[in-house]
Amino acid sequence: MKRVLTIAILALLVLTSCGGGKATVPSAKISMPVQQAVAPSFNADSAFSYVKAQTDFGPRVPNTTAHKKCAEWLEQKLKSFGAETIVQNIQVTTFDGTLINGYNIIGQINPESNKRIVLCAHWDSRPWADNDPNPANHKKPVDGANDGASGVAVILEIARQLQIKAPAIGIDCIFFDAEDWGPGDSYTGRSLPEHWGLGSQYWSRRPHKDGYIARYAVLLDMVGGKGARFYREGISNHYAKEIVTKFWDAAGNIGHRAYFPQEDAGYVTDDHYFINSIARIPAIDIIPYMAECRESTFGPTWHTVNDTAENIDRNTLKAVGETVLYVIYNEK
Ligand code: AHN
Ligand code: ZN
Repeated sequence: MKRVLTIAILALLVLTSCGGGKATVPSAKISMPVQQAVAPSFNADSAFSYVKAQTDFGPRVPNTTAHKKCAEWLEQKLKSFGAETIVQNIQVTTFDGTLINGYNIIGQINPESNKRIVLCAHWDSRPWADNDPNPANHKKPVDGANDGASGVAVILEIARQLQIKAPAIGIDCIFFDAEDWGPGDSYTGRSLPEHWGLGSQYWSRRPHKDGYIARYAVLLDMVGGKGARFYREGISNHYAKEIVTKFWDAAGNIGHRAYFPQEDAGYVTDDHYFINSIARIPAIDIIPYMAECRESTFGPTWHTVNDTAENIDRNTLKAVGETVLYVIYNEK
């Protein structure tokens, strides 16, 4: 998209006269139109509206009406941005023996390109707010504005921008289901990584296309919290250090170093673990680490009834969205 910008130029004309020995420095404000190529910019209000649209369905807990309705909306949204969609209808069993009817929702941008990267997030809501300070809330479902909807919203806004200005590569937007039905603190059995990320485990074993190959995958998890800080996560560093470096350097280049410190944090079991270990695609996780937060290192609303749209910070969505968009447009 091109835009004509009228910018005020402060012109400094240094005039020196021969032999006079005296320089005069007049200044003038000249208003003139300049043709400037403007890269599509990530719109944080638009991204926020996609968070709100998801939470307005109610908690997207698998096997509920809100979940089914939101799945349809997500596919429709990807289609509206020109992506070719595939929905994997999956049946998976959770650690507590519940059979989930789930949906991995995939939107392919430039499906014909063999140079591809994956942008992914989980879209389901956790059935229990079991980290809530009030135990009376532990059996209530979470809205998942940050934990779920934020990553999806950033990817949707990126997809919208990619329709305005096409990237040089292909992008696969993947919304994984059934990430968050993992055991809480009250679970007395042995907790395993495989209890989480059921949708990403399914996709990693059976990608949407036979012989699917991508350069790398970027997982966005809880990218809308106030005061969020994204450190270089351990599993990402282990499997895909150069991709971590690519994104953290990009963040610094565009002024988001405060959100993306060049420092390592701990290991998080998340969808990217399965993409790395099963699909063998290098995958990183952009996920907060808030050492100083009392309630959780993922932020104060994690797995609480306060994980609502009103606690989403557009500036965090923007820092992450701009960083990812910048990397995408620099891929050849
Ligand atoms: C664990 O707490 C084991 N993994 C965090 C993955 C997660 C939960 N992401 C969002 N909700
Ligand atoms: Zn969660």
